[in-house]
Amino acid sequence: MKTTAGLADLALGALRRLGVDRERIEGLADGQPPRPTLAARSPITGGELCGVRADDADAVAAAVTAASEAFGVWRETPAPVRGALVKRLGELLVEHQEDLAALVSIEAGKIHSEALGEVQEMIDICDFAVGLSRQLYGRTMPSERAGHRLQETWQPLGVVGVISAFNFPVAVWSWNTAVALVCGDPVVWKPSELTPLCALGCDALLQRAMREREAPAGLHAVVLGAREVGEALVDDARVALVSATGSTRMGREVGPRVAARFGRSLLELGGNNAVIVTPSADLEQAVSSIVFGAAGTAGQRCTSTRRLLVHASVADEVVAKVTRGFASLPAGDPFEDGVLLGPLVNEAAYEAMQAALEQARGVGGEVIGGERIDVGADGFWVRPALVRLPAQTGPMLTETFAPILYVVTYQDFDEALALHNCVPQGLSSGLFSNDVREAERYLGPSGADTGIANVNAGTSGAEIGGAFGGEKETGGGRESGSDAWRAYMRRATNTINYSAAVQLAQGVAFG
Ligand code: UN1
Repeated sequence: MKTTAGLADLALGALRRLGVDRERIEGLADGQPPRPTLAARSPITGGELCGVRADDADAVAAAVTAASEAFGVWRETPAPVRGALVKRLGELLVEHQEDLAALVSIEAGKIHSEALGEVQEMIDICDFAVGLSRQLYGRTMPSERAGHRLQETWQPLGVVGVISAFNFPVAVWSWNTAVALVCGDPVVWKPSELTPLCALGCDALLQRAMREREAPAGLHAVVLGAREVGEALVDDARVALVSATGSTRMGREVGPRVAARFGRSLLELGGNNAVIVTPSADLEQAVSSIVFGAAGTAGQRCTSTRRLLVHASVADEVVAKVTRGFASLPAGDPFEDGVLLGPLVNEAAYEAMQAALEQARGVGGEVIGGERIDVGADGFWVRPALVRLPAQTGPMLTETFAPILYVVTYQDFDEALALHNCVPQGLSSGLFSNDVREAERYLGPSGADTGIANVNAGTSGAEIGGAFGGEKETGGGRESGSDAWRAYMRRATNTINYSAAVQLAQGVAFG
């Protein structure tokens, strides 16, 4: 197992190769004391890797000023030229996939293959955005007036503020940034204070691409810090769109504050994602998808599977197999081949998990697993927990960011759909069934009410090509693929009169 000093060396090496400005980092490797700053830590040892220069509200205001100036140039830059910048970013990400993945493993504790997969999502969204830069289509509609044309055009919106969480410390930034940049918008990014090194790595690559493609300085900035930094970004009226990923509690504050100044927000908040297993399901397929969905990333994805709604006739078999799956997952050093279970992000996450399990026991839950595992490091590794509950109640209605899978049984499909939809969150969902009637009902108007609804596929691991986000307390926003780009642009409806006459719509006569 690596030590804090070993992890710090690894991180500093990656940061150097990524081209991060030494000014922003004060490494332990240099033997310098950290300035008044943010401590970069690793959940693997819980230890401090280095100090990182933090920003304050004034620094946020300065970044927004620079971004606003860059906007004047960038919005007039042809969209395919903007795409060329994102293309270069994508190339640099391919070149530095290992470096960025290492930082993701060090700061978020992800196993190597998931960390590489996260950077792959970045490369994929860059490809998508480059194509998009030639496809920001508006429509032309028939006008009701002779000699008139009616059309809609999509124009750059303005500065986009991105707030992201620790669990996808690089990919979520790229979903927003690649799309915002081709749409003509500068970005000011406030990452989680738990993952500042990942953010500095991403920013360094984009700054290099900006220099090479002669993009205006100020087009991108990363602002590091805690609450004060996020608040300054949220409250700055020059930030046209705030795209925030995190807890529902955070979104409940951000949404109204942005709305109060008539800004636009895009919220991607908590999930409480369920898998429904019906009697016709391929149980092997269901079980392995459930084990990955619940235990992958140590249950710390917003798309993690947290609820299993299983038909009573197959419940014992499914529970036995999932339990075996949980028990056999190798835990340890996220960098080591074969390890599938990394640590929770910190002690607070461990305490929250234990509190949820205690609450589950209090409402009659039978808990299997959930204990801390000793892997020879000071971080918080846990055995994923399976909790059988008599009814969908107590902690099953809230999102705990840890590997806990609550299980309840159902008797008929209507009951399964009702159980599925009666939680406040609405992000992702999976149905395992080989019954086409069930599958179509689940995807239909009275089916799953989540933004993502899958058949014979688990809740996590969405591809970037689709729109990503969810309903209800998940916040309603959509990021990433499909037509999510529209949130980053201003729509204008244009009437062009190419006749010599003045004609009023709706046949109105006025003098
Ligand atoms: C998140 O947890 O905030 O679908 C994002 C997935 C990933 C993204 C998760 N592609 O699991």
